[in-house]
Amino acid sequence: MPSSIKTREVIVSQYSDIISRNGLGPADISGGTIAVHTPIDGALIAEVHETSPDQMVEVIAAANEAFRAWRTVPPPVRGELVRLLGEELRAAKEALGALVSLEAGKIVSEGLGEVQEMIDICDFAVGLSRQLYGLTIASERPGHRMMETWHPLGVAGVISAFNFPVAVWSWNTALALVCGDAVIWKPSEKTPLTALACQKILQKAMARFGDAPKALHQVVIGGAEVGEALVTSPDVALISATGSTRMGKAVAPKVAGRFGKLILELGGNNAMIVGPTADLDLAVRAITFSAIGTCGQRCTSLRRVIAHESIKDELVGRLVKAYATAPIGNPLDAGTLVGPLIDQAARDRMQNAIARAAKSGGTVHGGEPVNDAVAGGAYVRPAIVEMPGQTDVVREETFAPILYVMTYDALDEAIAMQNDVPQGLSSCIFTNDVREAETFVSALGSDCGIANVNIGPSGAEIGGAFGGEKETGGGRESGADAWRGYMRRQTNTINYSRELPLAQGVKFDI
Ligand code: UN1
Repeated sequence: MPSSIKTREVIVSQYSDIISRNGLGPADISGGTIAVHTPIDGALIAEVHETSPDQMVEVIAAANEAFRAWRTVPPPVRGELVRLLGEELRAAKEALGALVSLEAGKIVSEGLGEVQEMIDICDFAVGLSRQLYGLTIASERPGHRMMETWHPLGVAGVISAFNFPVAVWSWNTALALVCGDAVIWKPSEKTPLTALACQKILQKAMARFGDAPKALHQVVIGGAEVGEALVTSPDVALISATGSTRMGKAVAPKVAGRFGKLILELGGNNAMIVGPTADLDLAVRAITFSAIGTCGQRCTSLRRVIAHESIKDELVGRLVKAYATAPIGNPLDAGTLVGPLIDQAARDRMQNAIARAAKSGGTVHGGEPVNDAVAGGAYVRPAIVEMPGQTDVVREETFAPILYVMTYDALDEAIAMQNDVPQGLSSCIFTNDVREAETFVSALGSDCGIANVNIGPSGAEIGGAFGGEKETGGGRESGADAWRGYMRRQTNTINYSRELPLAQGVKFDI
């Protein structure tokens, strides 16, 4: 752990402007035990305070108290708070986007895009606050009416990952707030500053709103113990966790064991099938954005191309050329397209995966460390690896810009290959053949939560439910009817007759 003198020196250096523009002061960024390093050059940018086990008890109790008050606020009024949050996010967009770049290493445009995604989900949630629709249901009994009502659920524990440090929070929080829940957010220990900044932005919205309970939203910071306190507490009604499948496997049994609700958004191993009729210009652009954008660190990043034999050589040739022109370097510099990996460990895992792929017959283009990009950062040249088949390493998610390319002959075979991985998040096909496109999105096609035609697997809009099947965890966040995960469903039968007929024709006369 560097000395506090060094900490201060580094903090007041080139990044202090980005940090202070987000309203983060010395109390937020110094004196704590969790060291935060920017992936840009590895500099120490903060030492934040960890939440203690005792504090966790208080936080959970306060959140439940806030929930009990918030659930009585009419949903459209709750929507007003989220509308104000959207306004504050618009005002903070540039500063927060830059902090995302600083803390997660995203290029400027992607940092801003992430904040835009937050604004979009706020707009969505505001509309939703007037649309938490239940059903009316036909009753088989005369003089009876049935309906379904949705009620606030309780405290939502949001666990998020470093790669979308703020958007994933907003998907959960904007919906949870209009649904009447209180939120406790545990961000990745790698990206606590963006979380503290969001807390300040939400507090501004709460101050303008007026009488929202103070503990409606709280940030807790720390590692496994902090997560454990949330996951095991019977007073946290919902855990919405985004991260690796390994994390999900640890969390899920604990939440299930106490019958808590769970939304899991875990690993992806997203593929693109490129058919013989595909528009290769479009495919090459889609592949480069989704495979090397965010340095391959989206859960939706493209990791596998399954190319028809007839176009594979041309496609790989064009990709190798396109990759060679992608500027790698400081994500804050205009023109950079590939920023750093989150840390050296991620770079080691990438190198290890490439070595395994080569050993099992892969032909590797690129993939090497780029040591002179910015000293201290884990920069890499994105890799394309032509594989003889879908070997073990291809079936794993390596969170780095490695694109495995395989070939196929018949569409059935390509779809089988696309589905033959443990993960089921996102997928796509490039084709101009309507039969192929429709087959891919049919019940016989992709087994993923997201299946696209002629666009890549990443960069989803907030309007659709986001999540996937199999080891991706089955949860859905963001748009469509994902809000139901943040509420409890109640079925009501109301008898307005003077009789008491029993369902199913049962007689029970006393
Ligand atoms: C993630 O990587 O956890 O579809 C979320 C996308 C983004 C969200 C990614 N809208 O790539």
